[in-house]
Amino acid sequence: MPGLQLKRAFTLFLALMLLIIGGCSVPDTPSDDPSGGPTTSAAAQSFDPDSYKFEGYDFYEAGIIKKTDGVTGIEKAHEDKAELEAGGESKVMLFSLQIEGDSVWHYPVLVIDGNGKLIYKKIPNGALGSYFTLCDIDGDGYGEIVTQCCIAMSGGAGGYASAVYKLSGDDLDLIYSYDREDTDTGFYLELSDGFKHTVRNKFTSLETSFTRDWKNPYFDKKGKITELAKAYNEEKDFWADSFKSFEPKDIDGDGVYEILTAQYCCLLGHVDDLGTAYTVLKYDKAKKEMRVIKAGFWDSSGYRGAFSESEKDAYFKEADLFSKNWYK
Ligand SMILES: [Ca+2]
Ligand SMILES: [Ca+2]
Repeated sequence: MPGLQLKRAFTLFLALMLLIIGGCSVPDTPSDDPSGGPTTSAAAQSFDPDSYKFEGYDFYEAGIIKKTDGVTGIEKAHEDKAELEAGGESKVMLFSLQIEGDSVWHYPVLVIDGNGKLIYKKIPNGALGSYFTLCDIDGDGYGEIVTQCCIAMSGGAGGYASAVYKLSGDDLDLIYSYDREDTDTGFYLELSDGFKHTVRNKFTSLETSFTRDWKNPYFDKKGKITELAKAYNEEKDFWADSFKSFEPKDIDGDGVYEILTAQYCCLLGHVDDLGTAYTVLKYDKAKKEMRVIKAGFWDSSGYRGAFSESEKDAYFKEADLFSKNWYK
C-alpha cells in the first residue's frame, strides 16, 4: 500500500523535524509535562469517554489516560497468546494511543487479558514503532514479554527503548530495560600507533583490531597517536548507542531464550561510524539480571574503502552475513 507507506514516511519525517526542533526530548507520558507535552486545553473541554475505549478495553477507566488527554486514535499494534504463569493462557496485546495535538507520538500500552486478570501497563517513552515477542527469558517455563520500541528517528542516542516484562501477581514487573546511563555491554576501544583501533569487551575474550587512516585528531599524519588519543585511552569513553536490535533467540536450544543485541558505535561524533557492537544477553537467575555472555564487533572501516556500487553491495552483504552468524 504505497499510500500508507507514504503516510508513514511523512509521519517519520515529522518526527524527525520535531526531534530537531525539540532537541530530542521525548515526554515520559502524554500528560506529565503540561508545558511542553502534547496535551492541549482543547482536549480538556471535549472529553468523550468513548474515545478512550477500544474493543471493550477502557484506557480511561484503567487510569492509563486522563480526561485532559484528548485521544485522537487507538490502534492495536500487536496481539499474541502465551502462558505467562501457571493456570492458563493470556492474551497479550500492544495498543498504540495517539494524543490530540500531536500526530506523531504513539504511546504504547500493553494489555494482558486472561487467566482471571486484566492488566494495563504503559511502556515508558513515546514510540513511533513498537512490537513485542513472547518467550521464556528467566527459565521458569512461562513466557516473558520482550518489547522493542523505536522512539526517535534522528539516529541519536536513545533511539530505541528495549525491555523485558514478567507477569508477577497482578502487575507486570520490568526485569530488564536499556538505560542510557546504566546499561553497559562492556565494549571499549584502544587507539595505538599505525592508525590502529582495538575493540575489546570486558565481559568476554573479544579482541578485534582494524585501521582507519583518514584524518582525525587522534592520529598525526604518520599515524602516531596524539595526546588526545592517550587521554581517550585512559577514559575508555566508548560510545555505543541504544539497542537498534533486541531479538530473543534460543541460541543453545535449551528452551530458554537469550537476547541478541546490536548497537551502533562511533568515535568522534555520531557520523564517525566505527561499527556495530553485538552481544548475547542471558538472564542470570541468581543475580536477577541480564549478563553479556558473548560479544562480537563488526568494524565499518571497509565501507570507506568501497568506492564503487558493487564494492558497497559486497560490503553490505558481508556485514549482513556477520550480523546473522557472529554468535554461532
Ligand atoms: Ca519465564
Ligand atoms: Ca537458551
